[in-house]
Amino acid sequence: MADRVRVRGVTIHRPIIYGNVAVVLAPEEKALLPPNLSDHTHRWTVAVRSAASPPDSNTVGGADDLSYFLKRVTFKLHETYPNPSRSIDKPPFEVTETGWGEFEVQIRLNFVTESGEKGITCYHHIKLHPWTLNPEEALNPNLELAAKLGPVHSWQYDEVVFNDPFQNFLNILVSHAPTALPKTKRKPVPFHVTTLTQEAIEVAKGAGAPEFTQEMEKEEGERIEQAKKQVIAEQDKWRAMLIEKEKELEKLQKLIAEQQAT
Ligand code: SLL
Repeated sequence: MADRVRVRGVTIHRPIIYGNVAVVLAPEEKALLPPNLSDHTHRWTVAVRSAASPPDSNTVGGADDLSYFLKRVTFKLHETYPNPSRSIDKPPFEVTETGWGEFEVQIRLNFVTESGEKGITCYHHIKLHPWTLNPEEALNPNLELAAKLGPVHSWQYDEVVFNDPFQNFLNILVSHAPTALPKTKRKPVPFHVTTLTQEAIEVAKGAGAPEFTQEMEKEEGERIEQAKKQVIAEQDKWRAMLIEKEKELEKLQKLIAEQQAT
């Protein structure tokens, strides 16, 4: 089958994001919870989405339907949840729950059969509390203030890379080009600010949802380049030091040999 031929040397990737958004439950929502869940304080959604966000929306990511390469996403929740392993076979690849605590979710991505690829696993820590809260405050969060600050977002950008794809899978990928990230930010950064003045609260409220941009990608590239340069400079420094010390050692060894000879 010509379809099952691998196209050697080809690398193709698809940008994704994974993460969560969380909101404090309003008193009227809390009142609707069954008695056994009365300790729940937040509603959150954990999701795997395309990196680009739909225009004019408060959704983070999700402009593209990823089911052309994603067959199933399995979210493994904390064992305090009933049926913690949640498999989602069609978009949106997400789970919405209520709860009281932050924890790590294992996210397993399974690809369509045509890909012939094994799945991959990533991890995300469900974030409920505003970024401004220090760990101590987060243990005893001020929910009233958190509610004022608005939704908490925690998202990770990543790229799923396919090497030497099968010809038919490559055709599928090529016929579904991902929506390009916007060049620059269209909205203010939503991360909560460190000083909780009334003004800061207004900023947080008006910020809307975060989104990934080409500018962020470029900045990340620059940070990596800078880090590489720094590593090379450090290596050079230590290499020079090593050479110097080796010379010194040689000198001392010679000295000892001379002493022993006399
Ligand atoms: C913590 N290590 O102690 C974490 C555990 C558990 C989260 C968080 C409710 C589940 C239920 C829930 O929020 N579990 O319905 O019982 O903070």
